[in-house]
Amino acid sequence: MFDKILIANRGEIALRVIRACREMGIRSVAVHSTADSDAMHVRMADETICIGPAPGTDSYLSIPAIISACEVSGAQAIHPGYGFLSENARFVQIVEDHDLKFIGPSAEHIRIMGDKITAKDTAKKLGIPVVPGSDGGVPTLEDAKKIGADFGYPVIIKATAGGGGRGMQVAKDEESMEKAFLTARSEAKAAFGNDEVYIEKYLQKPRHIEVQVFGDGQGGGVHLGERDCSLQRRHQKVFEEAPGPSITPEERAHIGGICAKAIGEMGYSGAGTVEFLYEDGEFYFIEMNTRLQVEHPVTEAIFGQDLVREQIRVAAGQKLSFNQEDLVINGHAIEVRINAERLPNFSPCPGKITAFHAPGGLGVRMDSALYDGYSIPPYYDSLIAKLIVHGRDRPEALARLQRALGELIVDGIDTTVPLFHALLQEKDIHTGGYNIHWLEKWLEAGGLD
Ligand code: MV4
Repeated sequence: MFDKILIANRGEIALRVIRACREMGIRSVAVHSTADSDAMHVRMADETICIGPAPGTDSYLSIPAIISACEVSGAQAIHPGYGFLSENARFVQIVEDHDLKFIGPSAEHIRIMGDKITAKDTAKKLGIPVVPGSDGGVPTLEDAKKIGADFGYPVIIKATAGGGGRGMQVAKDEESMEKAFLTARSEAKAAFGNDEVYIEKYLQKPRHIEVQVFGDGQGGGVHLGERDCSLQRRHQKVFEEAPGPSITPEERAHIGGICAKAIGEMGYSGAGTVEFLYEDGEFYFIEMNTRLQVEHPVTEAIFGQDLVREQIRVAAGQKLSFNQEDLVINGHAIEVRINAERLPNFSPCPGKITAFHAPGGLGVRMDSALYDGYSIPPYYDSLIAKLIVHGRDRPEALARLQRALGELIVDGIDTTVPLFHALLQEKDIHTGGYNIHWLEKWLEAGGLD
């Protein structure tokens, strides 16, 4: 096992990794920008190294600075958290070239899943059901129109180098294909420097269901059920839950089994998430994320497992501490993302916290790097806390969420907390009857008024 791990991240996820390290008897090294000298992850780590100026590109994204920090501190492994360098295959290659361990999958697996056409092709070959669409890239408008005619409209045009919703266009009929296709290509070129696009049948009212998987890197793979992350605004998740309220135990075992087998066959190592759209009882693969996700705590809650500990064990060449039969669901968990944003426009709202109190009690977990008197810097993303509640069933989890939100105090800035109070008044939230469009429609219809 490692005796020192460097955490190439900040905020609540850096604390999350420091906590796992401490429980495992591993020393932690925090890196930070000049804007983060007073940040909680710097206070909580065993050692700290300043790696550069405030902008992420000059600090948390600086590969030379992070590799140097490893050499200076003697850390043997790097945990990337999420975002920043967590899905950067070139970084993983450089880490390995320096005889350091990357706590995550291989550069090759990250590369495969980063190219959305290769990802889909790989998934299909491994027996994972995919959305019907073009086999590979669609080079010309003529090809695009042919695919539209073959599969039937509406279709969605996506960037091969994209993901997470960037660079997508829907064409509702042949007339709108030209504009949609050309827009998708030019946006893909501008955003990713690669104008290749592919086309899929457009699913009109799916849910976003993602399966948590873990590979041992030696041909073994397990799944830890699914999360429903359909409540999103502009491709930013705001409310996530596990298990999915619309998924039966049979469906879970079926799709989970397919994903676990695929992960084993790939020789995948560590945590991953297989993303699906789910409509009319069918799962359709869209992407795979090769990192630990923000919403992993809802899975931890219902399975009673520490996913960061497992990531570290696998990276150190140890076996997973569970097999599929050990993984039994207990109850229901919900996470809400509390952002430093001003409603109703969700505009970023950094500033000084003048009072802070985290909720507690049975079934309540708050992952946050906030403290009283902390100043949220304007340089990074606006997530300031994740409130995770766990109950014996979904109604209990919802009641606990309402209770915990009532205890939370964050003064000095605006946050998205009022959004969750409002959502908890909605019948569809209590029945679980929502899809990927529900939140934006509700906001448009004046849900926050
Ligand atoms: C789709 C889709 C409908 N049909 N693909 C958006 C993010 C990216 N990961 C995939 N996305 C979508 N792909 C087909 N074939 C609708 C979306 C989509 C979406 C997906 C998940 C959660 C929220 C969403 C909001 C708008 C569109």
